[in-house]
Order: sequence, then structure tokens, then C-alpha cells
Amino acid sequence: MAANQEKPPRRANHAARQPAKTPPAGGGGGVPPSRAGPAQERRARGLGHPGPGGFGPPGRLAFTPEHREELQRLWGEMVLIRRFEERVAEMYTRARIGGYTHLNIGEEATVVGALTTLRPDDYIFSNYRDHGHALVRGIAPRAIMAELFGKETGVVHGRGGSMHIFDRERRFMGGYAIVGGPLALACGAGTAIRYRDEDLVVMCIFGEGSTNIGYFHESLNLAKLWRLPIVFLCVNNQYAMGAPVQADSSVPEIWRKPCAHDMPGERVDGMDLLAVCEAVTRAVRLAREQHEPSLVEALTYRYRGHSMADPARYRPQEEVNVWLARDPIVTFRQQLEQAGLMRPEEADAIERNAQALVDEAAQFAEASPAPEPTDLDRWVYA
Ligand SMILES: Cc1ncc(C[n+]2csc(CCOP(=O)(O)OP(=O)(O)O)c2C)c(N)n1
Ligand SMILES: [Mg+2]
Repeated sequence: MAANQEKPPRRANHAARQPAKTPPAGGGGGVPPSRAGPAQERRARGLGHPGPGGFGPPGRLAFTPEHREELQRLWGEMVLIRRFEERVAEMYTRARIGGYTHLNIGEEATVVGALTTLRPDDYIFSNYRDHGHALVRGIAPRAIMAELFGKETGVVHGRGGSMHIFDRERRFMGGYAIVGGPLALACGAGTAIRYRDEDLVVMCIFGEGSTNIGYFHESLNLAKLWRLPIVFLCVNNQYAMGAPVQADSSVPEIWRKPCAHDMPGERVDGMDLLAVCEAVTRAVRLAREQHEPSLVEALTYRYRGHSMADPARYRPQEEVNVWLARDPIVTFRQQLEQAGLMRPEEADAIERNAQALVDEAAQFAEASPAPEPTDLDRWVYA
């Protein structure tokens, strides 16, 4: 009985039937009622429902001198992902890493541009393509690499491997192998945030193939109905394994799909870090200030196969070349240099730093102990 009293109150049926266009003062339409009231009322008077032109005011970053340091840092994060994953590919080929391994190479501008908009106490739900997400979140490269090696020093003690990176302290709520699965979990976190009346945001990252799965529509429906503060980030790399988006989605423009749930959607150039940052900043603000979930579709490309086991022979080389010419790391560096915001020697120093981190991570992973056979069921839940 005591446990029952601790549960958040059930929401009234009539609330579920209310259209949730604008939040009524003192509570969101169709939201599980929160335990506190005044803060909710404050937030309910936010920016207003976004129109078809976009989510609201623009973001904050630009190629201007006051952002010099931050822009260099962001470029450095993209470089770190690239160097880290090149080493992962090498270590996989040398059989130091087992299981499945999916790389972010080519998608760095989307990863960095999106995740940099979050506060450290916001939640992230990722999929199996999670190394880059974990790096940007601040999980140590050595702990990720050791995880990939299946070592006890890995971020989840070597029990998860490449697809299941998890760090509760950093609110990195996991990579998941089940396509679409994290969307439902993100709704759980979003509901918890509303019950506790917190001003936190959940970012849920998934591929365009996941939008054909039932979980996608169930989750968007619930998120909108209950006004859950979720940013649905669809990384549209245009392929789900070997299937091009036009072949598996009746609506290949993913940003249009959330309209079925009266949810705003926006497409952004996923090779352009600042554009991603700007769009996601607006989506985060909507979620945090108005409990308005939205979807951002970042159009990007993976330069490698679906996983390390995939030679990606299904893509014409001319198509790959078009996207290679838009390499986000090369482009962003050029933009920074042309704007006088990064000198070649500064870029070289950032490169060296990334390389040193990756070297150290690989050495650490190699030298770390494997889990003890006697600990087989430790850290494992079923
Ligand atoms: C429920 C489920 N169905 C099928 C699979 C097999 N599978 C793994 S990844 C993948 C493609 C997903 O593509 P997308 O969502 O576009 O993400 P990407 O790999 O391109 O990042 C599929 C079908 C799975 N893991 N889970
Ligand atoms: Mg895809």
C-alpha cells in the first residue's frame, strides 16, 4: 500500500481526450499530472506553438570571433570521433574487437552538432551506432575502447560491447540493438521528467529505417499526447542496412512523418554542424520550455558499410563520391580557416591531441584485464 501511495496520480480520462495544441495554464493538455504546479504554469507560457516555418528563434553559434574557442572544440570532437572509429575499424579487423560494430564515420557533424545543444543533466538514448554519441557525452575514450575490447575496465565492464554503451552518471542511457526500441524508452524517461516536474530534455537518436517500425509511431503519439520533453533526432544516412530510404519508407522525407501526430518536424543538412546545432537548439528549447516534442531529421551519409561486416557494395561509387566531397570535417576546417578562426598549426595540434587520446585508449584497452570467468553473471540483468 505504501508503495502505491508513492506512485504519481493517474491522469483523468478527459485530459487524454483534450487536444494538446497549446498547454493550458497550470498543466499540459493530456499530460500525466505533475506533482508540482507553479513551475509548470510558468513554463506553459512559453514560446507558442511553432508554425510551419520552423520551431522558433534561431540558435546561437556562428563563424564569429567570440565563438572561436567553442568552434575549435566542436571541430576537435568531430576529429576525435573520426580518429577513434578509424582505430576501432583497425582493431576489429585485427580481431581485437568482436561482435557487431557500427561506425559514425561521415555522420560526425550531426552527432556533434546535435549533442552539443544538451545540458549535462539531459538524457540521451542512442542506438547501436553509439561510439560517437558516447564520446561527445564525455565518456572517456579509453573506457569506450576497453568496452569494445570486452575488458573489465570498459564503461559497462566489458559486458555490453559496441552496441550497449551505458553511463548512468552522464545520463547516457544506452545504445540499443533493437531498431526503434530506444524511442519507447525515451518516452519512459520523458514521462518521469513530467512527473517530477523537472526542466530536463530527452534526446532520442535513431536512423531513418527505424521510422518504419511500430515503436516510432507509438512513441511519437504518446510523446505528443502527454507533452513529453523529447527531441527525436533522426539520423537519416539514407540506408537501413542495404535498403535505400526510398525503398523502405512510403514517405522518404522523414521530417513529414511526425505531422501524423500533430508534431513539428524539420529537415536539416546533417553535414553542416552549425545548421544541425541551430535546428536542434530550437527543438531542445521547445522541449524544455514548452514540453513540446519534435523531430529533427538530419540528412547525412555513412562513409562505411552498415557495420564492419558490410562492404557496402550496394551503393554506386558516384553517389558515395558526392557525399565524400562534403566531408564535414574537411568542410568545417575550411570554414574555420577562411573565417580566420583556426590557424593550420592550431588544427594540427587538435589533430595530434585526438590521435594521442586514441593511442592511449587503444593501449589501455589492450593492457586491461578481461572479466574473470567467476564474474560471469556480475553486472548482468535479465
Ligand atoms: C526490431 C529490429 N528489426 C531488425 C533489426 C536488424 N537491423 C539492425 S540495423 C537495421 C537497419 C536500421 O537502419 P536505420 O534505422 O536507418 O539506422 P542506421 O543503421 O542506418 O544508422 C536493421 C534492419 C533489428 N536490429 N531490430
Ligand atoms: Mg539509416
